[in-house]
Amino acid sequence: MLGRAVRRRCPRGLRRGREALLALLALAGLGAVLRARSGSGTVETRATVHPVTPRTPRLGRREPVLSRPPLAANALGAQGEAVRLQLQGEELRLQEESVKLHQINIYLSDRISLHRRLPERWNPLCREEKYDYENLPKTSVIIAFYNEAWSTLLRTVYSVLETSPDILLEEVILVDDYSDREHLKERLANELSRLPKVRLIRASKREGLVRARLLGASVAKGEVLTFLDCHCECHEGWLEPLLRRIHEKESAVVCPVIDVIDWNTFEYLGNSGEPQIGGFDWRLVFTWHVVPQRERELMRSPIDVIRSPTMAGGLFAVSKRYFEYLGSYDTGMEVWGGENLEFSFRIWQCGGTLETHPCSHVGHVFPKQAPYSRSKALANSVRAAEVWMDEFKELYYHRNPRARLEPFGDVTERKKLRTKLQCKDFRWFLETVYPELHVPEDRPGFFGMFQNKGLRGYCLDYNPPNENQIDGHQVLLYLCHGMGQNQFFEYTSQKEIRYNTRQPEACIAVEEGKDVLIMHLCRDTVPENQEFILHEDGTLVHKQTRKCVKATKKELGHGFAPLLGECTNSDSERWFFKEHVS
Ligand code: UD2
Ligand code: MN
Repeated sequence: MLGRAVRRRCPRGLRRGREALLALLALAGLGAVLRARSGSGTVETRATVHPVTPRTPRLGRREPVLSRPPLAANALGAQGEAVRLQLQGEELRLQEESVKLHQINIYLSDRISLHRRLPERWNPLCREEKYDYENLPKTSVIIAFYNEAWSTLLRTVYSVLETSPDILLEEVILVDDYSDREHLKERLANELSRLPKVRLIRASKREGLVRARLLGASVAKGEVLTFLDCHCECHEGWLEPLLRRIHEKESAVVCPVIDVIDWNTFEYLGNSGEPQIGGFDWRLVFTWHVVPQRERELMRSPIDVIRSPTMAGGLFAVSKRYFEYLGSYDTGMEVWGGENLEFSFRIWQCGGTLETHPCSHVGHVFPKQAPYSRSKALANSVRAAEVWMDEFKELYYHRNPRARLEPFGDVTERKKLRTKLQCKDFRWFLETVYPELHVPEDRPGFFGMFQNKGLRGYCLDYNPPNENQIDGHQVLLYLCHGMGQNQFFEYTSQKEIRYNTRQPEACIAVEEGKDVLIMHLCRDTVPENQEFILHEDGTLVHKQTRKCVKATKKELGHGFAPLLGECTNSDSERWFFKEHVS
C-alpha cells in the first residue's frame, strides 16, 4: 500500500466549492455551459474526504486510448536520445529562427515522431505495482496553451492518449488561451477532431494560465483533474499512481516527477533515483531540493509518496471536488507565475497535502528562456504573499522592494476564503511543512543594501553566475540600485553576513590566505571564517583575521573589489545598511 494514512477532518462546504465554480463560469462568459450543467445533480457534502465514494465497478479497457504506431528504430530521437542535426545554410537559419520564436528547437521537434517512445525513468519497483483499475477515479486531463508550436503540442496530446489507460481517461481538454498563430486555428481543430476523447475550447480573450486552466476545469467531467503543460511527454504508467493516491486520500494533491526534455536536443533526461521536491526562496522563487531525512524516514518504500512543501506548478492531479472546495485558483492572477506557490501554501495551510509520486514521470520541455512576457508574475506573487504569508510577507518585501509598490488588485475574496476554510497560519507552514527553510531575522537596521561610507553610492553585490550553485564566487562592489535581489544582505545576531535571497543561502567568507571576500554556503554553527563584527561606527572587522573590510577601486567584473586590509579608521572601512535608495 502506498501512502500514509493521514486522515484529516474534512472540510465542510464542498457545496460552496461548486458555487464558486459556477461564479467562475459566469465570469468566464460560459453562460451556455453553466445552464447546461446547473441541471445536473448537486455536489454531495460529506463529513470526510477519505476515501472517495466507492463507485460501481466500470468495465473498460486497461490498454491505452490509442496504441502507438510502429516506429522505425532509426527514427530521430525515437527512444528519447539526444539529437543534433548537422545543418547548414537555409536549414540552419530556419532552426535558429524556430529557437528565437519558441525558445525551443522546434525545427528539430518537427522532425521527431509525435509517437516516440521514452527511455525507462522510473524506479524498477514501479513496474511491479498492481492497480485496481475498475475502482480508480477517471480523470480529465487539462492542457492550456498559448502560441505553442505544433509538434510539441501534438506530441503532448498523443503522449497522453498513448500512455493513459482508456478506463481511466475521461477526456483531454485543450484550452487555447487566445493564441494568434495560424496553425492553432482551423488546422488544429481539424486535427483534434479526429482524435478520441479530445476536446478543444478557446478563450475569447487572453486569460493567462490560471483562468485558462479554470476554463478547462469548468467543463471537465472527470472526477479528478490532471493538469499538464502543453509541451510534455508522459512516461509509461504515469497516470495510475496519481489516481490511486487521490482515491486513497481525496485531499492529496499529487505531482508526477518532472523529467527534463532538453529544449535543443529533445533528449529525455531524468533518472530513476529519488526525485527532488519543491521549496522556495524569500524572493518567492520556486526551488528544487533533495528529500530531507525526516521525510525519508516516513517513507515506507522508495516508491511511497513524498510530501513536498511546494509544486513547480504545471503538472499535478487533484480531485475535482477538493479543488473546488479549496477555492480552485486565484482568478486575479494574470499570464504566468505565482499561482504555484499560492496553491501550494493553500493546500497545506487549509488541510490538504501536496505530494510527489516517484512512479509517475512526465517529461517537460524547459525552454531556453521565457518565450513571452512574464511581467505579471510579480503582482501574482504579491497576491500570494498578501493572502497566505502573514507577517512573513515582510521578509519577501525586504528582498524585493519593488514588490511592495506593485499594484496587485483586490484580495478580499481570497482572504475570506482563508477564513472560511479555517486555514492555518504561515508560521505553522514554515515550522511543520518546510522546517528546512531558514527564516531570516531581519532586525531593523541590519538588512538591505550594504553601502560603503567612503566609496559613496557603492554597495556589496553578488551575482552568482549559476543559480544552481550559489557559492564559490567573489563578492563585488557595484552602484547601489535599491532593488534588493543581488544587493540584499542581512547581518545576523550570529554575526554572519547572509546573502539570503536564494536557496541554499550563502554567507560571506574570506578566501584562505587571500584578502578577498567569497561566498560559502551558510552553516548551522557559524564557522569562524564567516564571522564579522559590525561596530557601531560602521567599521566591519573579519573576526578571524582582525582585518577590516574596505571598499577599493580595484576593478572586479563590472564593479570594484571589496578587500580585507589593516584597519586604518577610514570611511572606506565603514558600512551601513539601507533599505531603499533615497
Ligand atoms: C512553470 C510551470 C507552469 C506554471 C509556471 C508558473 C512546470 C513544468 N511548469 O513554468 O505550469 O505553473 O511555472 O506560473 O511546472 N499558458 C497559457 N496562457 C498564458 C501563459 C501560459 O495558457 O498566458 C500556458 C502555456 O502554454 C503552458 C502553461 O500555461 O502550457 C504553463 O506555461 P509555461 O510552460 O510557459 O510555464 P513554465 O513551464 O515555464
Ligand atoms: Mn512549461
